[in-house]
Amino acid sequence: MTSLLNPFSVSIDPRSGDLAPDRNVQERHLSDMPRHYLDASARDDDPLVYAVHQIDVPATSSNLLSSTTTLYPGKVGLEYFMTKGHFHKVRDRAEIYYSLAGEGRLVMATEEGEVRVEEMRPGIANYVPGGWSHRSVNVGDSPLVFYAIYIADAGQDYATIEDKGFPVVIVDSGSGPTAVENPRFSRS
Ligand code: M6P
Ligand code: ZN
Repeated sequence: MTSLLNPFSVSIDPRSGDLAPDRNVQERHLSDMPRHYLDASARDDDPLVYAVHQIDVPATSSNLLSSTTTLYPGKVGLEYFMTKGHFHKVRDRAEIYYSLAGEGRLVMATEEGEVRVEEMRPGIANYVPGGWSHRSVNVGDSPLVFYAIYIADAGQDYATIEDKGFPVVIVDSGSGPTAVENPRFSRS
């Protein structure tokens, strides 16, 4: 028989996304995302784009894995700072985002290229159904902080997004954040 986990509690700073006690923190710099932006050469520095603070649990279908993501404000060319984005390795696994600070867009797409863009801001929970890839984009001028929860065996498939991209990209059109067709998107 598998042994039970012990109950635990974590404190979340909604402004920074920091956890106490802090856990597994993964930082993503622009150099970690060479294929994600339309024009990665638009900057010659290597800013920290986002950090993920993960509350680790065993990766089984009976556990819920959760994390905060702190996505910093900034742009690469006309594109706002964003996460890599992924499908789940176990494709039917869903996910919930709850925003704690800042303003963003959640871009979701199916493998067939259907796309949805939802707002992210404090007080909004976004539901990502199974089968939809997801990427968050910071369209504001302060950190976008959100809490994400998903079934712990979901895993991340990054390769499909690295190869094909999302059908749309979120750019600063001069009059605010706008979803435009991604010229590099390739349909399967
Ligand atoms: C959310 C969740 C995490 C994910 C993170 C950053 O917190 O979806 O699973 O790691 O965002 O996104 P990505 O993994 O695409 O870089
Ligand atoms: Zn996910």
